[in-house]
Amino acid sequence: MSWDHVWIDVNLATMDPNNSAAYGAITDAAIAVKDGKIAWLGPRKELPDFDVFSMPVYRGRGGWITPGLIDAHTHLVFAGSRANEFEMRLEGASYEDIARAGGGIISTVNACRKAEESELFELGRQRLNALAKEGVTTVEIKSGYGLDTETEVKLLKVARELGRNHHVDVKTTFLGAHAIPPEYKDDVEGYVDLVVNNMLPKVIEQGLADAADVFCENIAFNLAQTEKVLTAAQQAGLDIKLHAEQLSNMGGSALAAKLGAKSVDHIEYLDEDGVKALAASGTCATLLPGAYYFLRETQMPPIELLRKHQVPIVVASDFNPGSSPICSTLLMLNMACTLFRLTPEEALKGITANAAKALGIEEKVGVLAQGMQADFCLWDITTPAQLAYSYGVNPCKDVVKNGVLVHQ
Ligand code: DI6
Ligand code: FE
Repeated sequence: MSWDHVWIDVNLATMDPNNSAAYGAITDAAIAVKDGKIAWLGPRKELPDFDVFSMPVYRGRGGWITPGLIDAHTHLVFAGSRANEFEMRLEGASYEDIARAGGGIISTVNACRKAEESELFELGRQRLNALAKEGVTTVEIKSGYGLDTETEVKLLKVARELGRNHHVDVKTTFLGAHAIPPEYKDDVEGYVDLVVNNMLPKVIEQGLADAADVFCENIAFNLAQTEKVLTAAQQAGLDIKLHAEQLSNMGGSALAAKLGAKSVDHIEYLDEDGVKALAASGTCATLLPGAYYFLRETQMPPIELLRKHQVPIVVASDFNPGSSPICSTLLMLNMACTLFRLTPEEALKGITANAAKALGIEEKVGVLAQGMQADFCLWDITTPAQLAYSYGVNPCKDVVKNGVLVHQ
């Protein structure tokens, strides 16, 4: 056998649904890489003969290999910090006080409008590095802190540039309809027109987005406005997804499902009809425990219903300066289990196989199987549940991206 490299003395959490063991596990296994792909994997005793001197043979010291982690929902390109607002709130200020003082999402928009591309790139690079150190190999990045054409384009350009300059793959999402900018506060329809007729064509023309998203909420865009943006984006060839049912049940999830969205995200207030709509369309349900935690929410997403109707559950960081300033996909595993009562296996599936589905890349990544892209991590753990159980000492030992060992 001629491979590029091979790993032995490892256990595999393949997350492959064709393997019925918990985590799709193969213990005392080996995995071989050739031309960026997984060329062979299985129990070590079945490893075909190969010339040990012709290629690197890595020993995993009994650790576990998982697919590279996928964070399917982040807003990681932004400037400024909202730590002062955090402090103000802990000293008793309300969200409205802060908004009136020019804070909240608009303070991040102001900072992003002012920021140079190079500054946004550097901030994004540091955040991407933090995720990569914990085993993330693919990340989704949204715009949405520009709310004017120039800045939305700038944020997406930076996200694309990050993808070109980092081993982590970046999928970009146009979120022009994230909030209503102050200039349009009395003309939401006018802003939706700007998003559809000005921003979207520019974003498409420059190939800056893979998908589009909207914040469907009573403090943001209503159902009709959401439908307008998502339909236009879909006609322009983008995948669609939605911030839905975070603070109230607006019916956004059912709408997104009807349109064939890849995922609906947050969904704390989703009801059974909404869950059934997701099941019928194969739309993923993305849980964002970081935002639930940071906003001290108490309305739990409908986990039991998602299980009952077999909706693919995704877990993501929602990393952003306002509602989830936590730049760790790995910590989300722990939060998904402690706050939402997912099992560690469900949580891990949510940042691997199901996260790949939410981004439409499940044919390439998200599970360990022959022919898949060789994106995987070696962890210094004795059972996969350890990834969700403990946090703080980073157990990520090695990352292989596209078949190349990138971090040791
Ligand atoms: N939902 C959220 O929780 C964030 N965006 C969204 O659509 C909040 C973003 C922020 O406060 O900056
Ligand atoms: Fe978000």
